[in-house]
Amino acid sequence: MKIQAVTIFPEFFDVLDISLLGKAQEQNILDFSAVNLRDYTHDKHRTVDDSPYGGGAGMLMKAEPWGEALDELLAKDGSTVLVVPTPAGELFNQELAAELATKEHIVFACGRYEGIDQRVFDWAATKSEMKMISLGDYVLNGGEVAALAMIEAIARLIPGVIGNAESLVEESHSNGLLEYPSYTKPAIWRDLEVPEVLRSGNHAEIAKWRLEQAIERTKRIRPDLLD
Ligand code: 6GU
Repeated sequence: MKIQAVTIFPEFFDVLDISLLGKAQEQNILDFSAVNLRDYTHDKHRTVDDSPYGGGAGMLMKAEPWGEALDELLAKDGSTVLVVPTPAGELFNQELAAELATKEHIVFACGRYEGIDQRVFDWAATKSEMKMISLGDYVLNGGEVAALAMIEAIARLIPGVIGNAESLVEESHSNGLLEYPSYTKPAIWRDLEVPEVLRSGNHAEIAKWRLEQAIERTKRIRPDLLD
């Protein structure tokens, strides 16, 4: 899978070189690159922002550099998915991560300031599949940190990125429930004991206990998931 992130802060994405995603890049399972939006400006100051029509606080990102960058990055056959991280988007979740993990090419458009001129999206939506996606109901300073979270959630679902594919099956949200609690040695730590059933060796009882725990935890912490 090829992923590109257009940004005025390419160095945000340096962390993708470490750990599992770093390994996935070395193995050519994942081809990631950060693209500097300022490379698509033509003035001495490499300007990417301007004041909004109609007034209001802050600055907006100008359409022209975004247009030139996307002209170059979006595949002409329409096969690219353009993802715009924004608190005004649809909510990101495991299902959306799994859908995006099947795509060949994703471009993340990371805005800063108060956002990007709307015409960039109106135009891009005629050239590519486009998704505006939010991580949740809070505001970040720009799309970069949100894009990083989405890239990690998506890329770890690509076959071969996670060594033990079974670990994807039991984790939180893969079955609509939060994950059950887990324990490792020692059996007693600071007077706290690992539940007896997990040490029993009875796999049917263990599976039953884990499901009960997952349901109880989901009811308590995220009842909305059970609706
Ligand atoms: Cl995707 N972007 C920004 N800037 N803020 C957010 C967000 C995204 N999701 C939640 N807050």
